[in-house]
Amino acid sequence: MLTLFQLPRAWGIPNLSPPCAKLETWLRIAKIPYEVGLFDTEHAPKGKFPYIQDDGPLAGDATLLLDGLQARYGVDPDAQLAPAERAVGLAFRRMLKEDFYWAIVSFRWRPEANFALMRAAFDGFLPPVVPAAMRAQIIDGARANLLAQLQHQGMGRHTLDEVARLGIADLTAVADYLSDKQYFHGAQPTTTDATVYAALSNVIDAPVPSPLRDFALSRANLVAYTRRMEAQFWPELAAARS
Ligand SMILES: N[C@@H](CCC(=O)N[C@@H](CS)C(=O)NCC(=O)O)C(=O)O
Repeated sequence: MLTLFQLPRAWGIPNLSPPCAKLETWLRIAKIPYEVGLFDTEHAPKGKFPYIQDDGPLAGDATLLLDGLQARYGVDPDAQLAPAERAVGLAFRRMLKEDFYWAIVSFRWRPEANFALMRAAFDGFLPPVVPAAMRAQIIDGARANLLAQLQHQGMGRHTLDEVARLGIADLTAVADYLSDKQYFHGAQPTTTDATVYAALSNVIDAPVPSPLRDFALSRANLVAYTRRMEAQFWPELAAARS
């Protein structure tokens, strides 16, 4: 059976890593059975998570993996989409992955108060045998790594007010395009729903205060969509929430 290696569950959401949440939600949309393994940096083929083991060697990158999984399991959640719909879906997925993701990272790791929440979450991921000083070193190292990535990517060069403007523009586009549709493209869930839900659950249901969260909570359709996706694909999390 396919094994999905990722961060452990936290915060009552699929995963606090949007790429991990996306891949696992996609596996559920595609009805591909899987089991979950624990992420191990040393073995991650691209040094990042999620990664999987299926019929071959370990393989990484949530986005690149989807094509191979579709072919191997003979499933395509996007089969019914017209080329123009596929184009729109791809553009939204790239926006959430290459732009909005970094806005999420900014509000998690830059403000001290929010970093304290990240510290608590990551502390929960480390085995109890890891001594206190090493725990602090690992988590401070993770922060330094993410802050460096933010600088290289560019989002880290903006003030948090500017990051909020960019992230809220992305959320506005999602809210306006989603409108009152059940799923991103209408009546059927598609690959883009995995990406949109991964992003929204990581903003609306994550306990990290930010202007992104405030904005998302102010858009009733984004909140209703998040609850709908959770109820359908993550019933265990929906049950724990109620
Ligand atoms: N393009 C990759 C991105 C994966 C990614 O950025 N994962 C983050 C966690 S959210 C990670 O592994 N970060 C650790 C690092 O960059 O050192 C995918 O979609 O799988």
